[in-house]
Amino acid sequence: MAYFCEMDQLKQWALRLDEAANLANATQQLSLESPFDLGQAYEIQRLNIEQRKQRGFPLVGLKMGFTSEAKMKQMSVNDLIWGRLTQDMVLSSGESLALEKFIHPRVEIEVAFRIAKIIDRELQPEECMAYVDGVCAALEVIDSRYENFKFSLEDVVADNCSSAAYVLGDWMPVSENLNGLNMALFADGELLEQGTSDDILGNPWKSLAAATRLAVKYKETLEPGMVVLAGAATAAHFLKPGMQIKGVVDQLGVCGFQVA
Ligand code: OOG
Ligand code: MG
Repeated sequence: MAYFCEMDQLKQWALRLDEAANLANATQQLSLESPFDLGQAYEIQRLNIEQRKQRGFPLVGLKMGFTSEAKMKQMSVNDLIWGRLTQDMVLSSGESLALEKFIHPRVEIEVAFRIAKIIDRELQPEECMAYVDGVCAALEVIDSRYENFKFSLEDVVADNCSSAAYVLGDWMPVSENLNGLNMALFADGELLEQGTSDDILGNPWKSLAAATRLAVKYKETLEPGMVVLAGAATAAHFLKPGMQIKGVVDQLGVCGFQVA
């Protein structure tokens, strides 16, 4: 692609994904139209999120994706990805999720970190604790903007890693040892999925360290108050009207929401 055509094309794709999200109307996978590389995929994501920022919703954090075997297997993608969280994705505790705003939303159980100090360099996992002042159970709602929830690695990155909404539990004090914590996802009191915090790259701190590496690479700064979602420990589940969703992580508390 010549430079000018490339920029136009990437912007056009970014606008298309933003519109698909806004109208809750699935679109065809971009990669089926014309191949593009991972660098271009992250540029589409940046331009896509720029639209949200222009509507007045600032960046509030980052999310990691495909940090567990269960997720990679479910979606047939085998590489770490990261996306951006904006203010309009926050679902406050007690607020219900309006299903009609989404295409085919799924929910997954995660661990979230709250950043305490600016991070503008890659941190090692053991350094991360000094930069965090809260950790909690979280639920992420993902909603691929692609038909049938199908995508290539590049497609899903361009689509901001399917980010749609997230709910946090109450922040808990930070503990150095986040290993071996049971993580469970319930709908209407029934256990849907169970895993452990070790399923997230062996240790959720490693996911935060990876987020610092990727943030530096793609020129994003993690600032105090921002949230990092470490990625789901288990497969994700489709949401249905009226569902009462609950996530529980040993020692890190509970979180939940009602599907309207
Ligand atoms: C992509 C997002 C992956 C996670 O926690 O692994 C993700 C998807 O599954 O559609 O958020
Ligand atoms: Mg996730």
